[in-house]
Amino acid sequence: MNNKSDSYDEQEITLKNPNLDNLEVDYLYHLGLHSGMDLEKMFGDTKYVCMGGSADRALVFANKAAEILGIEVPEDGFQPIGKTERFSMYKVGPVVSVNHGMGIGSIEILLNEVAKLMAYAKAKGVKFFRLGTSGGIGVEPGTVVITDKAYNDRLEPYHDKSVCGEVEKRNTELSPELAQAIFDCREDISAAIGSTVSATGFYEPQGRLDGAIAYHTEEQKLAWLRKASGMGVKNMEMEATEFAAFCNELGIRSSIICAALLNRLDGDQVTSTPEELAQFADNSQQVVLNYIKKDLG
Ligand code: R2B
Ligand code: URA
Repeated sequence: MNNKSDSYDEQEITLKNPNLDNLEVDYLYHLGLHSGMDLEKMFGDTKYVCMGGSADRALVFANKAAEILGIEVPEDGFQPIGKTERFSMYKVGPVVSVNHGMGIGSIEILLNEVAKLMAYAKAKGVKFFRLGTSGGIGVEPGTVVITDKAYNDRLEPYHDKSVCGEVEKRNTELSPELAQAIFDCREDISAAIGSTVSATGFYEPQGRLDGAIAYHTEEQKLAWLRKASGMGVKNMEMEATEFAAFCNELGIRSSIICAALLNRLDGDQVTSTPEELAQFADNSQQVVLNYIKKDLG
């Protein structure tokens, strides 16, 4: 797939909601944009939507993308597009860099609005990447984990999507070809392809014993983490199931690339220095930008 043009490169995102046809103007409320704007001019050439949790990291990524892709930084620096109350979005040539906040609830909003944005902009062949942080399971801090499949925190390989009280199981498997192509761009960065558990929180749902509430034991935590590890899970975070299921539903090629901040088999607290944490985040950004540069030819 890499470097070779296929029919995906010519495809726009097809939204799966007939109700949208009845809207005269669609307000992308959390982005501060709407379909009455010239979105085609603003975003029509987008090829990659890169999202991570933090707004600060979205700007760091924008600058790094400019450096690696040889795109000039505006004199006053990259400015966010739309509003920044919830999400901060930057555009650097074919790359959109935007943060999605923390957790499934937050990324669900960003995914819906950014997918509609790309559809209204008639952007073709857009790939979505989540570049994030995670707790490693049996991998060293700093390792970049590229997700092959996302599990929920009951260790089930699907995403429960609840609509009007009915629960649908949605597919959370990600493209193995794209995962491999990104892995092949790791250079000397420690990386692995593996499965990812997406938990509904950071503390109890990730089995942590350092939250304000913990009624479980170290033995229970380790048994659960080891069970996950035995299933091929290499990291845990808070958005993968929603991201994977959403992209699969709309046929968007996508990948999740997360740096491990710690090895959860060794503990719960994130004790790395700010410099180390910045380096870990940089690892995942570097791998993805290596891939984008190669993919653009
Ligand atoms: C990883 O890191 C965040 C929690 O610290 C969360 O958004 C995630 O998935
Ligand atoms: N993000 C998570 O969700 N979990 C971790 O352990 C580290 C980062």
